[in-house]
Amino acid sequence: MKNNRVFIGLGSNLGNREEHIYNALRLMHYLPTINVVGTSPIYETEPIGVEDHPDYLNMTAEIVTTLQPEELLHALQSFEAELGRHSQGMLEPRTIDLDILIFGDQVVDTESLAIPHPRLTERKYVLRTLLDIDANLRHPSTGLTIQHHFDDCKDSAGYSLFRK
Ligand code: PH2
Ligand code: MG
Ligand code: MG
Repeated sequence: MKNNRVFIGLGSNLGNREEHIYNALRLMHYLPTINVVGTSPIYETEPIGVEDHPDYLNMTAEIVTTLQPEELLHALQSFEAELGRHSQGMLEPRTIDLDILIFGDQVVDTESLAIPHPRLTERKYVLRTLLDIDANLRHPSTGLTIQHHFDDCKDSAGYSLFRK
């Protein structure tokens, strides 16, 4: 079965944020169909798209998986539920949010799933974490380097290194 190289965005802005991130990594690693092969540092980031919400901790994990995009989505949703995520709203504070950022060179656009993540190029901290893992990575839809998108990104929301 084909192994795909996938980048997962992890975010938490409720409760013990760092613990939620490590617990999510552990859950991914336990699954025989997912191997976590790399992680970015953790950044503390200003919430984007909402006001008066707690700051996020964000990190990106590189995994290899035999799962297909929809199967991976369902696995990530079950991890979110297991880690106590109750809010479904996109902009509600959450214990953990697990997003598929990039899935190999695949482009998916269905009702349930958009890959690459549609807001990937608008968020400086996301691009930063991808560059931390692979400075030569390319965006599968635009064909441009992530470095190019990072240099081009107008996002002025603050982010700072939280844990290397
Ligand atoms: N996730 C969102 C909305 N805004 N802002 C930051 N800094 N980090 C996030 O993970 C994030 C966000 C929706 O998923
Ligand atoms: Mg998200
Ligand atoms: Mg999400």
